[in-house]
Amino acid sequence: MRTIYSDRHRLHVSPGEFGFGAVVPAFEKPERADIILARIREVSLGDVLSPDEFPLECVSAVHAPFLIDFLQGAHAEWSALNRSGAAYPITWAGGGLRRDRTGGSVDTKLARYCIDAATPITATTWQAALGSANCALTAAARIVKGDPAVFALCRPPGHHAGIDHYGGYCFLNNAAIAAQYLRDRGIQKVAIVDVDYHHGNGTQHIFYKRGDVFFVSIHADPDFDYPFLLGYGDEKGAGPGEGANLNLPLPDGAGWDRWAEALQEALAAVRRFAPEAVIVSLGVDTYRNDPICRFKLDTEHYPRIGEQLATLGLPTVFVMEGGYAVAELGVNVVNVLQGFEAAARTRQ
Ligand code: OKP
Ligand code: ZN
Repeated sequence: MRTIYSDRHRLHVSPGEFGFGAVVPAFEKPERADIILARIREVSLGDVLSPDEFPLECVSAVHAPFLIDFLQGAHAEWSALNRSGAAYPITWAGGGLRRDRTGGSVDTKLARYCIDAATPITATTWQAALGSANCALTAAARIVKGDPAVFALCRPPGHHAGIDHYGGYCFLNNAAIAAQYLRDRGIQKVAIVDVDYHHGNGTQHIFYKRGDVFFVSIHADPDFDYPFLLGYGDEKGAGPGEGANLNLPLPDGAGWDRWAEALQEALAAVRRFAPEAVIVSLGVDTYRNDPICRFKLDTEHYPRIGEQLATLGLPTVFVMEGGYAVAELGVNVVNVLQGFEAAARTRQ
């Protein structure tokens, strides 16, 4: 399996995040991509290619132009106020505050566009985010050209970024951008399977009213974990998208048996939808030693996830999302990819 990777991810380094009453070192850091890449090379998974450049229309196909403009210019606006460091919001757009205000000062826009206190914008964040999206687009383009499966080693991640908002360490929704690219290249139906520990609220938001992209997510019940206010089981899609959204929230401490059962349910729903291609939002923060998550999967379970995904028998783009147990991250991620490849080979 080919990997698409760019060093540009290094241009995003979070100075820290607010969590549980303190500022803590960022969990989402460049070492994450380094260790995944090192493991890919160690096991000779396949070629590692640099991403191509794509027109910004590939991004504006899923994100509001005002969000894209904001992400590009936010840090310059921030610095123009003689502020040092990275741009964080100090208020959020809940409590009946106006979501129709998309302009104003940098603080007004941060309040409107950003959903948390963990996703700082630095002077070079935009370049890293665009590089990450280009990795997903390049992987999708290879699928169109006939590759059976490609791994987009995206960093920063993407699944918490919605049409007009960002957060959860995510700026641009790489998986959604890849899915839309496939649609625009004649692939009629695409399924996104999100196996990250956290609900992919951004991806759900982007496709919620659409019937051409099916979204299914297995994640921590938002009753107890991020993103808290989306990802419940009663969110089934709307309008033409009715029935094309499936959330499978799991309880605190869920282990492999429970998780694997949800995966079977997710894959059965994908088969009913009958897509022509699959995007996997690949997070391995379900791992038992993950520092910010509460599921209990083990390293030996990750090949089985890949194996199960391969039973769909469809062209598949793996898009990297979360996973913060850095020491074990490379092995866990590559285990999924190797499990997929081994199962895909025996199916032929
Ligand atoms: C991104 B991805 C810890 C709070 C965690 C943000 C979680 C984002 C997860 N201080 N807040 O889905 O892995
Ligand atoms: Zn996650």
